[in-house]
Amino acid sequence: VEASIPEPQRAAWTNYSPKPFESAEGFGKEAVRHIETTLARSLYNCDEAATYAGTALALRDRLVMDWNKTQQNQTFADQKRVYYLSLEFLMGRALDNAMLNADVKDMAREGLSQLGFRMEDIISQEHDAALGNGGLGRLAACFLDSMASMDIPAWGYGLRYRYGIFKQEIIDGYQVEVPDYWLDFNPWEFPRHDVSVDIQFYGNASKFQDETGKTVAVWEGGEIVNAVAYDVPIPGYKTATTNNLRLWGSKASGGEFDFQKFNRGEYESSVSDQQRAETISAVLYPNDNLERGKELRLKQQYFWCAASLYDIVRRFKKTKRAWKDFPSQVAIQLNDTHPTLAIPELQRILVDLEGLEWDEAWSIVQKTFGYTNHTVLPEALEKWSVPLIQHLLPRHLQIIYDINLNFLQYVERNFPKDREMLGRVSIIEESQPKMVRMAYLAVIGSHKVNGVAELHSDLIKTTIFKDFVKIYGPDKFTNVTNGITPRRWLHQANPRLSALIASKLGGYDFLKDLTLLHKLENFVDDKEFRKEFAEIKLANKERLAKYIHETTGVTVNPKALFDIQVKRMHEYKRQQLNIFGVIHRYLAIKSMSPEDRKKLAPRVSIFGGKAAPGYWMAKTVIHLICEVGRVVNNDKDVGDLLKVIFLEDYNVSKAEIICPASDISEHISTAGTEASGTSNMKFVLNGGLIIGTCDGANIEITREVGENNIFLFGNLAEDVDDLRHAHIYQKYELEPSLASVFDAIKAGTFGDAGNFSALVNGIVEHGDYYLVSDDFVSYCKTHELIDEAYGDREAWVTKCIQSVARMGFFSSDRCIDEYAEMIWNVEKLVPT
Ligand code: 7GP
Repeated sequence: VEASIPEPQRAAWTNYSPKPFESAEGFGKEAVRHIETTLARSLYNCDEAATYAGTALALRDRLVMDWNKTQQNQTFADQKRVYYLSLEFLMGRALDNAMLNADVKDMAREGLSQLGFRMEDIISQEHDAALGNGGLGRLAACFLDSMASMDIPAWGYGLRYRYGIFKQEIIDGYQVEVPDYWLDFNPWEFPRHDVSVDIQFYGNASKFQDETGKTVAVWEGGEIVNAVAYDVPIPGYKTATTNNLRLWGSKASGGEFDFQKFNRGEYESSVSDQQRAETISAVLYPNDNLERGKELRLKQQYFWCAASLYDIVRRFKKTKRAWKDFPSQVAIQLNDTHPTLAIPELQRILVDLEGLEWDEAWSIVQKTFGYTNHTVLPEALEKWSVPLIQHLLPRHLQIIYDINLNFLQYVERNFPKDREMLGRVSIIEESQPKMVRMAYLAVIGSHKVNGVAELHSDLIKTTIFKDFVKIYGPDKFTNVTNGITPRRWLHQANPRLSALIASKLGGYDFLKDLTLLHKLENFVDDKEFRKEFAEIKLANKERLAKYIHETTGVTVNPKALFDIQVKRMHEYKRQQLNIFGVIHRYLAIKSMSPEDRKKLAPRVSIFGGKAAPGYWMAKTVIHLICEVGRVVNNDKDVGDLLKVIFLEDYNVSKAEIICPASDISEHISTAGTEASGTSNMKFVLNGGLIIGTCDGANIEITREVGENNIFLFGNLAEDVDDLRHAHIYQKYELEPSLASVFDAIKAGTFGDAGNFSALVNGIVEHGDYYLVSDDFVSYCKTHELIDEAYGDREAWVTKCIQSVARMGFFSSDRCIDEYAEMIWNVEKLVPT
């Protein structure tokens, strides 16, 4: 391809190519040029929003040059690529990340200041790209950052939701959901109207014999929706590699609306067809760890899988290779079961459209896919009803049945004595109606299955996929413990700490190899370093205190112990345990003498997180937190000793302010329920300690930082079943301390007791499924230990520094290395 363009033409192109700016002045010129000419604004109507736009566009120009080049290099190099399929990419803001990765933030800061603007004000103009719910979506975003930073040829594939996760407002102590229309101005996406695919739904599938006697399947009729690509550049840190995130938007096929209908005067129906098509990519489903089985969700999944596979296959076909080479050119990672339809879809493409034999096609499919499981919660495991799939994707249902038939025959041959196993492992659940178990299909169609922390990866082998370990052997199942990108979660969120570390380690290499942090242990006793480390924490707490004051009106003391729990609201994450603990503390303060109160360490309990709009119990917990805050924060007896804050609309950009500001953060799920958790890593990396259960990645964090540097409490995963059983079959005496918390609630201390009766009764009368009462005493005791430990501030700082030094393992770069090696078998492509 390169040689086909004559040299003089290539020279002219190179000559005319825009050159990236290299100074504050160069940046300023580009920003102002964009403000004047792209936005048509002038000096006199240039506000912060316009300055953000100009800055973003100037940065984007830089990015695009690297992006074009990376894509061209990847095409020429023609080596294996990774395709990361995820329904969620929780990206947050892009500008700061783009500046830091290109290493031009200081230049831009100076340029902006010449123009009379502060960098922080400009950065905060950007709307978060919030195309995700929580951990699963943010993990996908960290992985994109790591793959680009490590020069791995990779594309993300997702949906371009018009509305991301809703914005949360707290009104009178209740969550109110407001739509998140984020596409007003988005300089980071490039519509590719030339890259579009027609996607088919509904219709009929039939089989017939062709002239050679071969059975051929056809899928005809139904409805066509058009998928249009929107590309987002993903810059790597200090590398020219800029990967691509391709998001699909849905449109009516054949233009804006049906002109034939329009011309016949059927205006309404021509427009409604268009709206129906656009509905597919209209909104992100706001559930975290919960599946609701809605038809539109299944449509989203197929639309996205089919468009992505069409794209991947088209790219492969351009190389003119044999089909058997497909798995050595393409690795597709399934981020949970949401993209599982990609498995029957690839089988359909190979068999129905490309004419491969079933077995040959199936072997290609299995070698291509890897599947990551993110939860063992039964309510989150996807199942789709057979009638629904029959209706929407008739050919895929046939293929799923054929996959299942072959699989069950294999199982029957290998386990002739275990007849019951067939029913247990069948992709089809024999219920009313029958259901397709997507996780089983994902396991059967992939060559590797991984969990996201050691405990979780062990649990999936002994619970949900137990039979599959017998069938395939243990090697198909593996673990890749989650990680986070240190670029966003240390360097960007906590620039002062990053700079302090760099000053001790002789540069920023640790941002590319986080294990280098271990060298910080040499400075644990360095007085200057300790002082600066503690000052940075205080400054970060002051920044959060300011934010709390601005957004809630409550004044908190930055010297108090900041105790933070921010994550999606969910019963298994047990924010209720936390708020009961806070009430317990409040009651204790109330009953103390003024002298005793003086001995107490002041606390600020900070909560944040969204509840799924239909998750009534999670909303009840938000309401209780707000009500407790209202009472406690206005109680003169309490003063600074306790403040309770609920931060509205927790999201990625807020996490960047919150994570550096904790003394303690809470990761207190019922043991065995949190697959990994990733905010635990963010908090510790930023010099905060954690209180947690023996669950998910907490266990590995403990192993790394040492048992003395973490506050563990509560029952173990192996005991959960027995404890649950005991609640149901034995009389259970409530612990007095928890009983008094419930008495206070029932007495109306925090507003109408009726609001909270279901929450309390769930524990007292209905089996306490999440074992709040079993862990309550140990939880409160551990908080007392925390108070005590915080009293010895020097020892505390030592713990924090040691912990930071030992967090090297939790970089998402390490995860990507493990995936690349164990699952994808993909090589780096270092830019030349
Ligand atoms: C989450 C897990 O709950 C969390 O523990 C883990 O750290 C994260 O994935 C990344 O692996 N799961 C989800 O967000 C989720 O919705 C159901 O899982 C599909």
